[in-house]
Amino acid sequence: MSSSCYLLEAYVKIYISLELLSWWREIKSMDLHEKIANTIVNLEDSNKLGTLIKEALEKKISPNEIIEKGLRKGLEKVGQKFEMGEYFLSELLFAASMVEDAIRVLMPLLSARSTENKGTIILGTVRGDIHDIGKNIFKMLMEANGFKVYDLGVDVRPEDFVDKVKEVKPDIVGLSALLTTTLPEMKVVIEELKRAGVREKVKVLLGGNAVTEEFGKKIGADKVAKDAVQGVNFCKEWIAK
Ligand code: B12
Repeated sequence: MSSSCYLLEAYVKIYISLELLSWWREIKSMDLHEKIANTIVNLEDSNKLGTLIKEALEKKISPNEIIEKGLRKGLEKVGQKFEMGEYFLSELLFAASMVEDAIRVLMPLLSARSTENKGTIILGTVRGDIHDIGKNIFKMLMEANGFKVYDLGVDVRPEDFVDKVKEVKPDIVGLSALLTTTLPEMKVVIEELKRAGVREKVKVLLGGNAVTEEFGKKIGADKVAKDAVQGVNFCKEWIAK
């Protein structure tokens, strides 16, 4: 066999080994994500969750992947059980506290603050809604990416968003909502920004499980993010222009 044939054979073998390795890694991380999600769904203790998260980090799974494929999936399933009447508010609260504990473990990795100032965002969960786990994750990622974040918290009145926009003149306004009943509040905020004459001075970014792209377009938002990382990317694109 010619030397080029040997080379080709070696190349193919290396390629197949690498493919198998990455496939194996993926299966292993899927397994871990499922374990993390199940720990939340079964309302087990935070220590077990913490151990699984440390294991995932040791396996070089990124904090974002752990959040999206493990923690968020787990909470989604808890939400479904709540919807079916299998779980009650106390179980929702317990699952939320487990995830908050887990995020505290991930926090040092998520919130490594950048020193550069990329831009400014005003952020809050809209009036009537007190969900803030996702908003807080987005906030940490934005800070880590060099944005100055003014977090107005939860259950924020439209006029408070407007007042803060007038005060700090941000580049972006980020709104979070998880309840279908509080989605219309996002529209109210945009209307109020228009009324105050500041709508065109800011980009409006929506997030939260309840929000769809179609809804965002209908109410005149600039973008809807399906997750926190996508939200950060939209903000970076706007600032780069
Ligand atoms: C935990 C939880 C709670 C906790 C919240 C604790 C907290 N500090 O946030 C508690 C127990 C307090 C709670 C209360 C209620 N809840 Co609740 N809750 C949930 C649950 C299980 C998980 C939410 C969550 O944190 N997910 C994990 C995070 C990481 O995901 P996320 O929020 O979507 O965020 C991600 C992205 O969306 C994005 N993101 C989020 N915000 C933003 C903002 C911007 C700008 C950007 C760019 C990105 C971004 O970043 C995150 C990471 O990618 C959901 C189920 C679900 N499927 O969402 C129900 C759910 C949202 N709740 C529900 C309900 C009904 C309620 C209550 C009305 C129950 C009651 N009878 O009292 C109350 C409402 C209280 C209120 N007025 O707000 C329903 C809503 C149904 C609907 N169609 O409206 C859900 C869907 C459960 C269900 N399936 O029935 N809840």
